[in-house]
Amino acid sequence: MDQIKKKLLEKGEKECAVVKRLISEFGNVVVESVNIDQILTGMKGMTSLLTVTSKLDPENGIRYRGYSIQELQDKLPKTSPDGEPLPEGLFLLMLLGELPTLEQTQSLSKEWFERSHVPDHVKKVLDAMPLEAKPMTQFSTAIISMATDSLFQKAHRAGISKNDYWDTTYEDVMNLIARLPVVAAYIYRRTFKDGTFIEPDPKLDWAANFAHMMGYDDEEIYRLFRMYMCIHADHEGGNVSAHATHLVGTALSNPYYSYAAGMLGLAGPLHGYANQEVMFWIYEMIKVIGDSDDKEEIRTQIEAYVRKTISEGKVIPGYGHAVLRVTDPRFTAQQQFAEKYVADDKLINIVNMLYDIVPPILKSLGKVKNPWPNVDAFSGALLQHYGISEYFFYTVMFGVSRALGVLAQLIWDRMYNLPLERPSSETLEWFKEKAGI
Ligand code: CMX
Repeated sequence: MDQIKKKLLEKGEKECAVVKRLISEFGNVVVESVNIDQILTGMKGMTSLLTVTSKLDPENGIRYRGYSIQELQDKLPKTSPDGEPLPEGLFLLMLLGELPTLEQTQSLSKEWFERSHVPDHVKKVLDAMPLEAKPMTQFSTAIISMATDSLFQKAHRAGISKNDYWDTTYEDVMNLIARLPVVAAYIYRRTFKDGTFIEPDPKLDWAANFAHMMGYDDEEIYRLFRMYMCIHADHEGGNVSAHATHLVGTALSNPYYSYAAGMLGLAGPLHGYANQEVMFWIYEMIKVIGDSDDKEEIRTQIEAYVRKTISEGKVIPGYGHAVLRVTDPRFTAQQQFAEKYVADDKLINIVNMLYDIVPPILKSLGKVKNPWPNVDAFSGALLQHYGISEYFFYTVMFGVSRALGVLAQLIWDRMYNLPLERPSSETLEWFKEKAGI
C-alpha cells in the first residue's frame, strides 16, 4: 500500500471509531434548534454536514484544516521561496490533515502526471459536441464519460465490503484529479484555439501543466495558476458544488458522477458561474461608461451603472456571500498577487474602483447581509491581464480547482461510511400549523 493510503487508513481507523461513538452514544445530544426562516431561506447557518477538509469562518474566511490562505502561503511547499504554494500540497493537507513536505508534494505531482492519461473515447465524446456548447456543458459531459473507468463502481458490483469503499474511491479520485487539467485544456483548445492538443510536460507540476496545456508557458502564469487552484479548492461542505458532490456520493454513485453533479451546481450564476458574470457585467458597463481618463468622471459613471443594475432587479456579480461577512480573503489574495506582479492594468483598476464603490451602495439597501466582494470579483480581471480572455471558460478553471476539496472529502465520506442523505420535507400546511397561521 502506498504511503498516502497507509496514512489515510491509520487516521481513518481512529476517526471512524469516533464517528461510530458519536452516533451510538451521543446520538440524542441536541446541537442546535432550527427556525422556519432557516428552512425557507436555503438552510443557511443550519449545521447538517460533517466536512473535515475545510471550515468557513464568516469573519475570517476559509480555513483549510485550520490554516488560513495567508498562513498557507508560508507553510505549504513551493518550488521557489518567493513563489506560490503547490495545490498538490493543499490536497495532501486537506486529505491527511498534516502539512506535507516538499518531497511528498512533488511525489504527488509525479503520481498525478502518471495517472493523467485520458481515455480516447472521452476526447471523441468532446469532439462530437458543437463548438458552441458551453465549456461547462463540455466539462461535465467529459467527466461523466470518464466514469467508464470507475474502479469504485466495478468493485461495488463485485460485492466488496463497505469497509473497503474508501480504497477504490481514493483510486478514482486520484485518477480523476490527475486527468482534469488535460480534459479542461482539451476543451479550451478545441473551443477557443486551433484545436491542437498540447501534451503535458513531466517536468511541470499539476497547475503549471494546466497552464502549459492551455498554451501558456510563462513562470508568472504558472504562479497565477498555482494560486488560483489553491484559493478555489474548497469552501466547507454547504456550498452548492461541495454539497451536491457529497449528496450524490451518499447514494454510492461513483466519484465521477458525484463530482459531475457538483460541477453542474458550480455552473449556476449564483455560484461559480459568477466569475463569468462579473466579466460580462464589467464589459457591458465599459460600453456605457466609455473610456474617459478623468477618474472622477469614471467613478460617477460606475456608481450610476451599479445603481441601475440594482434598480433593474439584478444582483451585482462578485459581491455578497451566503456565509462570509467580510471581504473574501480569496479576493485579497488575488489583489495581492496583482500588486506583486502587475504594474498597471485598466481592468484591474476598474475592479479596485468597484471595491470602493459597490459596498456602500449595497449597504445602503439595508437587506444585503454581506456587501463585500467574493472570490469571483477579482479572478476574471487577473486572467484577462495574462491574456486568458475567454471568460466562458473561467468556471471550468474554478471547477478543476474545486475537485481538490470536494473529492478529498468524498474519500472521507466513504471512509466514515456516511449513509444515504435523506432529509425530510414538509408541506405548506405543516409550516402554517407550526407558525399558528
Ligand atoms: N447585489 C445585489 N443584491 C444582493 C447582492 C448583490 N451582490 N447580494 C445579495 N443581494 C440581495 C439578495 O438578492 C437578497 O435580496 P431579496 O431579499 O430581494 O431577495 C438580499 O440581498 C439578501 O440576500 P443575502 O442574504 O445577503 O444573500 P444570500 O445568502 O441569499 O445570497 C449570494 C448570497 C452570493 C447568492 C448573493 O450575495 C448574490 O447573488 N451575489 C452575486 C452573485 C455572486 O457573486 N455569486 C458568487 C458567490 C461566491 C461563489 O459561490 O462562487
